[in-house]
Amino acid sequence: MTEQFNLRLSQLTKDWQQLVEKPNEKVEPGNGIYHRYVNPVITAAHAPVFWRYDIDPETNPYLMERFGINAAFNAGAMKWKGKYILAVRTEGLDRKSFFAIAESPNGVDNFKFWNYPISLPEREDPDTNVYDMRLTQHEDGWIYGLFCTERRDPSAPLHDQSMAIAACGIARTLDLIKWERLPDLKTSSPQQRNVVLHPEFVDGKYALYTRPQDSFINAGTGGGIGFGLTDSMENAVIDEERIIDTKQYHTVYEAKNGQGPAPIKTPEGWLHLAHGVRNTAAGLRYVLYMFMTDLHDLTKVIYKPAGYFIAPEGEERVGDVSNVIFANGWILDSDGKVFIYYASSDTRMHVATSTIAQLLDYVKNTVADGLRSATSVETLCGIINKNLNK
Ligand code: M1P
Repeated sequence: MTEQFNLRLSQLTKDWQQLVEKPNEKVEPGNGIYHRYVNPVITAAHAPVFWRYDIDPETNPYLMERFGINAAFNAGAMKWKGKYILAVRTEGLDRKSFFAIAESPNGVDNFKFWNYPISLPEREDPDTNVYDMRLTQHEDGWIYGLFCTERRDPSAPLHDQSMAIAACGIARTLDLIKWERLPDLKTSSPQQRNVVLHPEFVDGKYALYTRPQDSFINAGTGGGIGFGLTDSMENAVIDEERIIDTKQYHTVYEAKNGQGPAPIKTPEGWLHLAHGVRNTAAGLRYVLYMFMTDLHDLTKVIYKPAGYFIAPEGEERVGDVSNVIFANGWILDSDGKVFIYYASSDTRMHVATSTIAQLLDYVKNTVADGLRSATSVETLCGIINKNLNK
């Protein structure tokens, strides 16, 4: 038995090591806007062997998996002490998500989880599930993690075990290890998801991107990316929420949308990455899109290219919730390189790399959605004419 145990352990360890240390490569030629990479950067199989197994032949003679990981996705991101950090939504076989930090020396491969997941303090009304943390290094000195906290709807009848309420949970840290839990955000919306903290004060207040929604899945009357201010994060309350980027008929954000990570400041405005959702006969389809807001008026959208920025491709299309691309983390390096961390189909994490110069060119020079087939043809003919009549 011990020989078998040792054999299995060495195989598991070898497989894990080979997976996490596998070099990643760009997929050429890319689309000129960004490069995808050949391998996902984090998967469920990146979870260390010592998380999943009790490595003791006395108590686990078959070396059985005792805590399986189902998925690793929707990660917040930041650069921290020279390392590329992801706060990964890690989901066990029991469907409960938690946050675990993974770090890489170069942002595209060799991501390794820290030994322990984040022990997030609970509030008096405990979270049933927490997910999708957006990390913001705020100018007040704290690193904030805003995430969705989900609890069963207290008004749900006994026969309905799926009615839930989503709210914005708030925690902050100085070292990514010890987290202080703050009260959940209060807004007038019955539900909130995809809430993101802006990194700078606005008129001396904290600024938040929100996504009011009527019910757990449907944005309903509350659709769109909202914006609001709060005096403090210790007791965050938004009295006035203004929709700055709305749902729109026959676009990739027809059913709902949501802010991705905190926007990146550029000399020409704030660059935003967001997800848009539309309904299809095959179910909801989630893609990423970009837009830019005015440097001084964060509620004013100044550029918005038509259509999607990243949509599911190949293996990305399939997973626990297929046909989904979702992003809540990106990192800007001092040389202008941008690492876009996106999840596919609620299952695994990928990276795409670009630069601020490319992303600025993309948002400024890609024609906006004319909202009709005829305007799309007009745009296309403009490009063709220019190319053929050189
Ligand atoms: O399953 C797709 C995504 O659905 C939700 O996003 P949204 O609130 O915009 O509908 C979230 O649960 C997200 O985690 C998930 O990836």
